Amino acid sequence: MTGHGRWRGTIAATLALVMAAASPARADDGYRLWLRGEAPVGPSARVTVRDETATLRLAAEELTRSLPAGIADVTLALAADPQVAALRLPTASLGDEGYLIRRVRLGQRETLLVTGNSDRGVLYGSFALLRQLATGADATRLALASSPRVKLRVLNHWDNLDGSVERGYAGQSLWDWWTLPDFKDPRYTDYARANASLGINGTVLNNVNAKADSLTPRYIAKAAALADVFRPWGIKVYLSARFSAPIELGGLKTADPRDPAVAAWWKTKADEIYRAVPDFGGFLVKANSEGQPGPRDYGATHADGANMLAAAVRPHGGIVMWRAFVYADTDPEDRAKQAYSEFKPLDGTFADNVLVQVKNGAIDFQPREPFHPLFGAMPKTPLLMEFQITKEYLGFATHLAYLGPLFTETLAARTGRGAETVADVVDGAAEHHALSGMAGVANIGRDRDWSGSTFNQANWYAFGRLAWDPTLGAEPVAREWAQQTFGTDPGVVDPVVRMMMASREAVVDYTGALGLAHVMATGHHYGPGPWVSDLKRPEWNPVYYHRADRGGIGFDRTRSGSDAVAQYAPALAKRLADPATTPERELLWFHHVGWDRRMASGKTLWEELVAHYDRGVAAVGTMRASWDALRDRVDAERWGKTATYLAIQQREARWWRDASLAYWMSVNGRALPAGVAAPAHDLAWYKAQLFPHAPGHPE
Ligand code: GCW
Repeated sequence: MTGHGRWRGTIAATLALVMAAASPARADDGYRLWLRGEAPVGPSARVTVRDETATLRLAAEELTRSLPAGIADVTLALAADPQVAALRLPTASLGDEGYLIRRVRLGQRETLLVTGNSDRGVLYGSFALLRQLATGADATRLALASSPRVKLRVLNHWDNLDGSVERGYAGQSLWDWWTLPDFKDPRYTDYARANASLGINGTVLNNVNAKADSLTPRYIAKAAALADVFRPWGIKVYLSARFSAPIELGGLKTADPRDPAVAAWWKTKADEIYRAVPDFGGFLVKANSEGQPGPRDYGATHADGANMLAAAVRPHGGIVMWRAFVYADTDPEDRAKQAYSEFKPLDGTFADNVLVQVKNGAIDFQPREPFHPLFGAMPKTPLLMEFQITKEYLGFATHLAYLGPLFTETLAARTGRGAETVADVVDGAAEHHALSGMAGVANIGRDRDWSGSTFNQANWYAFGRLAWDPTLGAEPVAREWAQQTFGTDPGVVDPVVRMMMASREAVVDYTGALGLAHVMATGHHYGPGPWVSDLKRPEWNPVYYHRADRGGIGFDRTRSGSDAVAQYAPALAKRLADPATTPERELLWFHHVGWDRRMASGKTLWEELVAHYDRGVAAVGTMRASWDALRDRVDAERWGKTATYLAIQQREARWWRDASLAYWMSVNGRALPAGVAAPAHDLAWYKAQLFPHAPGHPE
C-alpha cells in the first residue's frame, strides 16, 4: 500500500465486444472457473482509482473487464483517502483486509465506492462486487461490508519438486519448477487471481512430505519468482520445511532443535529466504508422522521443534504452522487418540507465532469424521483447521462430491463447552488469539479446468469462501458458485444446487455409512478394501477401524475400549459414551454394536447399513438423471465431461456397495434383506482387483 492521492487514474471501460448474457451453448473448457464475467454491455462504465498501487490497479482491471451494464461509475479508494475519510463511513471496524461498498457522493459525482483500509481490502471488495452482480444483486441498492473472520486462509499444495502431486487428481503440478524462476507461466497469475477472488491470502508451495531441496538457493529463487507474481494479489508464499534439512543441506550431525548450531542454521536459512522473499509467510511442518523426521527423533517435543523454527522467522514477521497429524508406529494407542495425547499437554508452550494445524477429524479426511477432539482442548494455542479439498477418500476427481457440507458440518459442531463451536475455536473468537487460520489441501493441477472437473472447482471455491467466513452455509455457497459457473437461470441453478447438496452424503452412503471409516484399498486409496488386514502397521489396515466380526461391527472408543470419547469435553464425552445418545451417523466410529441392534428407523443395524449402501447408489442415479435433464442448458463441453464422470461414479458406487456387502456378509454370515440386489461378483473377485498407476500416489 502506498500513500493516497499521489495518482489518480481513470480507466474508462471501452466496450468493444458485446456479448449478451452468457449463452449456455457457448463453448467452455472450464478454465475461467467461477470468474466468467463476460465483456460488458451498454455504455462505458467509469472505474476511477484513487491511490495508486499494483493491487488497486488489478482491482480496477477486474472491474473494467467484467462490470455489467447499469453500473456507470465505480471508485476504488483507500479509507484513508481524505475525500473518503470525510464521508465518515464505518471503516475502522473493517480491519486490515475488510471492505465496504456504498453508493456515495464523492466530490461532484455519484459513485459506487469500494473502499478498505488496505489495497487488499479494496481488491476483495471489487471481487465481492462482481460476485454480487453475477449472482443477481441489484446494483443500485448495493451496500456491503465484510471482513474475514479467519486471518490465514491458505492452500496447502502437496506438490513435489518432480512435478507430481501427492493425492493430486488434476494432472501435474501447476508449478513448473524446472523453468522457474525465468518463465512465469501466465497460469500463475490466473491462479492468484482466482484465489484472490475468494480471499485466499497464502499458499504453501510444496508437499508436507518435503524434500530439503526446496530450501536450497536454487529453489528459493523459484519460490521467490512465484511470490513476485502472487504479491499484488495479496497472496503470501510459504514453504513446507523438512525438519532434517540442517543435516541434509547444512552438513550438521543432528537436527535436534535444542542444539544451538541447529537453531543457528535455521536462522541463517530464514534470513536467506527473507532476502529473496521479503514477505515470506513462514514454514509448514509435518514432523514425526509417516516417516517424516522431527524433534521426537531426539527426544525433544513438538513445541521444541516449532519454537525453534518460530524464532528463526520471528524477526521477519513470519509464522510456523506445525501439523498435529502424528501417529507413531511404536504407539499401540488408538490412532484416533494419538494427536491429542501428544499435543494437549503442550498447550501454552508454543511461541506466539506458531499455529498448530489440525485436520478436521482425528483420523484422516474420511468422507465423514467427528470433529477432532483437539478443537477446544488447547485454549492457549491457535489451532489452524486443515481440510482436504482434493478428494483422496471421496472418489478422486471423477466423483461428484461437494465438500461444503463436510466443511460446515465440522465448523458448526459444538465442542461441548457451552455454546462454543469448532468455528469459534478456529476463528480465534473463543480464545481471542491474534492468529487464526484455515488450510485446504489443494485440488489444483495443470488440467485445463484446474481441478479435474467442473464440480471440483466448487470445493476450491467453498474452501475459500468458508475460510473468509466459516459461518456461511454450504448451500448459499453452492448457489453462488453455481450462479457464477453456469449462469443465474434457476432452471439450472436449482437442480445443480440440489445435486451438490446431496452429493457428499451419497459418497458416505456408498463407501460406508454410520461412522465407518478407512475402509479403502491400500496405497492409492482408490476403491473399497474393507478386508485388508495384511499391512505392516495395524492402523494402516481397514480391519483395525471397522472391527467387524460375527457378532457386530464398529470401534469401541468408550471406556470399555480405547476411551477416545474422554478426549472430548465432558458434556459431549458423556453423550458419545452411550450408543443411545451418539448420533447414528457416527455410531460405528465410537461403538462396537451388534448386527441386530435396533436403529431409529426400526431396522436392524445390518438392514440399515445395507439400506445406506443402496441409498448412496440410488442418489448417484438421481444426480445423473438431473444432469441429463440439463443437457441443453449447459455448454456441451462441461456438460459432456460431467455426464461421463457421473457414469463412472455410478459404476464405482455400485462397486463400492457390492464389494463392501460381499465382505460384510463373509464376516457376519448373514443374508441380504429381502428384495436387495446381490453383489455382482463374489468377494474373491473384488479382492483380486488391482490398480497399479492410480493417480495421486507417486511411487
Ligand atoms: O491422508 C494422508 C495421505 C498422505 C498424506 C498424509 C498427510 C501428505 O494419504 O498422502 O501425506 O495424509 O496429511 O500428511
